[in-house]
Amino acid sequence: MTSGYVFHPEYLWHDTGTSAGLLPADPTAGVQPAVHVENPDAKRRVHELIHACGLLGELMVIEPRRATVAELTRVHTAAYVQHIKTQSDLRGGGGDAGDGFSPVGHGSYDIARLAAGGLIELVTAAAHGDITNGYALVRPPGHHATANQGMGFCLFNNIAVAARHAQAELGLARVAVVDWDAHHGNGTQAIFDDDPSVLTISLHQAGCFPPDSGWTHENGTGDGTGYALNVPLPPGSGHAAYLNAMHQVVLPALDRFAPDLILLANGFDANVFDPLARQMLTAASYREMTRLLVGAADRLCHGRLIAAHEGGYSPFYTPYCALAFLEELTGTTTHVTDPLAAVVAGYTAEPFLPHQREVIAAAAQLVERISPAATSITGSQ
Ligand code: 9RB
Ligand code: ZN
Repeated sequence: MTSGYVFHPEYLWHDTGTSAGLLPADPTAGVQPAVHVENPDAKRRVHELIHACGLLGELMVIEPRRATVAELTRVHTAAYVQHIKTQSDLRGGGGDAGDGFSPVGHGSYDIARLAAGGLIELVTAAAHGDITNGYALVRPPGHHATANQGMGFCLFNNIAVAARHAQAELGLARVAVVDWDAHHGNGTQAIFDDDPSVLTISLHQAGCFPPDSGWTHENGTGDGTGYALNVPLPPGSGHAAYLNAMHQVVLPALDRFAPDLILLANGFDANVFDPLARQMLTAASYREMTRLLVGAADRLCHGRLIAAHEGGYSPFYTPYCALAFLEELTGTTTHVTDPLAAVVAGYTAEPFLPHQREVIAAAAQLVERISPAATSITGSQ
């Protein structure tokens, strides 16, 4: 078993600029300039930790390339791709992908293409059998980006571009996207809303971002009805709630769908120290959730599980969550253990509360509408 790893220094050069957390800085209004919350630090520290602890040596390093316009327009409109290029060509900062919260730095068009292309390369290596599974530590993130709008720090929807590539070029007909970022994977859901060949499942903090998005009743449209699942977990949900959601919703849905490929929108911002959400996961939670997903991929699709980095803004805890994820993905361990384990020890035992259980039970009821037969026409292998 071989695990692939995509990283590139250019990912750290995506410049989100001077900001006040996630607000545009505005000294005239007393909004103090600082760094943007989606900055290179947490991702750089993930890469450094897996290098320093030796895990990098266990991975097959795969060189990313820039996604072509033709590859991007399988998902995005040509006008949107051009809009990102135009914003990126501006000098002096100030570009935005659409919602006012998605900075496009000078040159970010090429970096965003390198992020989407990194996912394409990983999926290709998995389809060819060069790797079993893999992880792309990319910036900018992707899961909020829709066909024609950037949102929530996301420019191109890296996972969606990879899913379409897998279907169009690699003979992988049915693709499941699991999204455990703390925020709703609205872009991915919208892109595949009417398409039963791509199942999207998002576990997230209810109503966190985007506002009023990711509710249980959003289940896909038209032919895709039933092929979008949402588990909007209440703030304060932790290890027990997320594990229950994996067992009650994610795993049964994957079993019924029988994907040829599982993609993971791998956000670490549901960890207890994240500034942009109020969930309570620990490195041990990510380890356990990953173990379950690796098991599903082994059972269902020759182990093909490809993860794209999404959120995760705690520079001091994200690296340990990512390390736990990668140890499970590769089936190895390192000498590094979660240095905050003593601090978070009680968090994994926090009570599993009725209002959390109800949300999961409601989503679980929708699982039985899924069947692989609906997509057999596309020629599953
Ligand atoms: C809105 C604001 C946000 C809030 C959270 C994210 C997280 C993204 C992520 C992005 C943008 C503000 C809607 C401020 O980590 N995704 O995985 N923007 N929030 N003002 N308004 C009106
Ligand atoms: Zn997020």
